[in-house]
Amino acid sequence: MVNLILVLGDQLSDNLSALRAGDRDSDVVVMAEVADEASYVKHHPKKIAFLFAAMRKFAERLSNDGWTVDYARFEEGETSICGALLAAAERHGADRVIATEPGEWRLIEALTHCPVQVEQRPDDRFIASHKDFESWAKGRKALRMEYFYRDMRRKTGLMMEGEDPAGGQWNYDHDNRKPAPGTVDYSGPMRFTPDDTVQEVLDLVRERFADNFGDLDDFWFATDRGQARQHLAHWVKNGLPQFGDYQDAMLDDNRFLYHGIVGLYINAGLLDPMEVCQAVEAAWQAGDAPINAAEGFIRQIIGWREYVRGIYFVEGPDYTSRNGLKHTRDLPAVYWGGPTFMHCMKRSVEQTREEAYAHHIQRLMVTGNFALLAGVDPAQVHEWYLAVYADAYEWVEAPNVIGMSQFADGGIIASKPYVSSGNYIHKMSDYCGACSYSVGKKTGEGACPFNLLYWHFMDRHRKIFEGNPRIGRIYANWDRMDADKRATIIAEGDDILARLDAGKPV
Ligand code: FAD
Ligand code: DLZ
Ligand code: SF4
Repeated sequence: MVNLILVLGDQLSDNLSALRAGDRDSDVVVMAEVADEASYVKHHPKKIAFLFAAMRKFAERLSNDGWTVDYARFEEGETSICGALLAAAERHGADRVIATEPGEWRLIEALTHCPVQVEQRPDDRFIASHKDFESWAKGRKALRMEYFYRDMRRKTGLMMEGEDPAGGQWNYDHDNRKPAPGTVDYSGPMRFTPDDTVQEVLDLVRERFADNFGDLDDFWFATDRGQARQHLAHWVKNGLPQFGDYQDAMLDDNRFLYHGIVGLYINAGLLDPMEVCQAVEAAWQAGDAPINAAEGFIRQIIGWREYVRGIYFVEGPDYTSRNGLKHTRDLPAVYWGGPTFMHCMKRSVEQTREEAYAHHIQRLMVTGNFALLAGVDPAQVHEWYLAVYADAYEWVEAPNVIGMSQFADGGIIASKPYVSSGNYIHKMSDYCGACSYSVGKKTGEGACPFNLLYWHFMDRHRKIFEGNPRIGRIYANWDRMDADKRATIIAEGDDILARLDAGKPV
């Protein structure tokens, strides 16, 4: 009997559990570019092009490796993954599908209810299984990443010396907060000239997704495992050594600094998280990268990446609709490229539009911070992040947005809200020098909106945050302020929010 082996767009890994369970002599691999997946949010055109090109190349590789592959191209008009499976089952006389569990509740449900029998196997490309995370989480009052991360270090043996962490410390984060450097001596991610497959997909995406936010020009992503590995080696050699130091920095004229730009490749399956960490560990062992860079990077992968996935799956399908702070404002037009006087927002959105990429601090402390301070409906913020970044899939995006960035899950992920006045952005970047606002001004003409909205946010959520051990003390500063000054801040903050509501630039 023929089985169908489903491979989704973010499952492009040779060691996928569904492929391991299949028989390449008798089973048929099904891959499909479908309207539902391409439109559940208005994905950035570069994200669609990246995935379609990588899917086509992966299918060709499987074929060359002896698999029979039934591949539906977007032009064939298949609507859903389930529809593609039913059509393929009919074509090949199959009545059973072996799949690897998708990274999104929506698609897990769709496969569960598909009229053909679909066996969903665990996605074991992750270090922690659902069971591992559940047993770690069980009975804990607070699910803090740091403790989970230590278990992952022990489990993988990465940067361990026996039972102890290499260098005697688990975490070197205090060394990883240097402000923006004057010059960056790394040329950024490896860029790949589109080959025929990529070019064909670019033409398709340009025609069919013309209305989606995002530029398609200058497409340079790796689209197969070989290219992704070349990029990894390039970054480990040239970017990793200073990754740690400048991890939180932002520069007006440098979009990538020393960042890995590997998230999109790992999440789609082109790189394996352990192989990436092992490459980093080896560079540190060889004395080519300092401990703060290697540990900092490995923590992001086996700590944060695994931890947010665990949270997504233990919290369940309603996680994306949480709204702990009851925020209801519509996402301001600036997020879609509308005019703004805030230079940091302008540049972060501009680079998102052009590259389908922004690094962590731009996502957290510029666009995320502004949405939280302005009280934007977290579901709309979530949709934006899921659409605009090439590395965005719900299992990883939602905990970062709903939990870490918007504090909408009531503090499961973040022990305090990630909000700041303009001062943080000023310290970590060179944006403020080119801004129409003055970061040093707290009120009055030209005062930085982050300064005003920071106190506006803290004041309107006082009941929730006053007792918070990590941020509650800030109210003493607020209370010490002159009453007139406080009233001015609130009134000017109200003006900014009213401008946003009226669709006027801020
Ligand atoms: P680097 O800075 O080089 O970091 C290395 C790797 O560590 C990343 O590639 C990623 O695999 C992992 N990593 C780092 N931080 C996190 C994190 N918080 N959660 C999960 N993995 C992490 N990451 C995504 O992969 N997809 C998303 O949709 C996504 N949305 C985010 C939304 C917000 C609001 C925030 C604050 C963060 C989000 N992140 C997301 C995490 C992080 O910003 C990106 O992983 C990172 O910017 C990707 O770029 P990079 O590969 O250059 O990463
Ligand atoms: C993101 C995406 C897009 C844009 N298109 C497809 C597609 O046409 N076919 C497919 O199999 N997968 C696609 N994906 C990835 C899926 O949306 C992803 O597998 C789920 O969101 C689960 O993570
Ligand atoms: Fe951003 Fe304020 Fe600095 Fe302007 S002054 S770049 S709005 S932080």
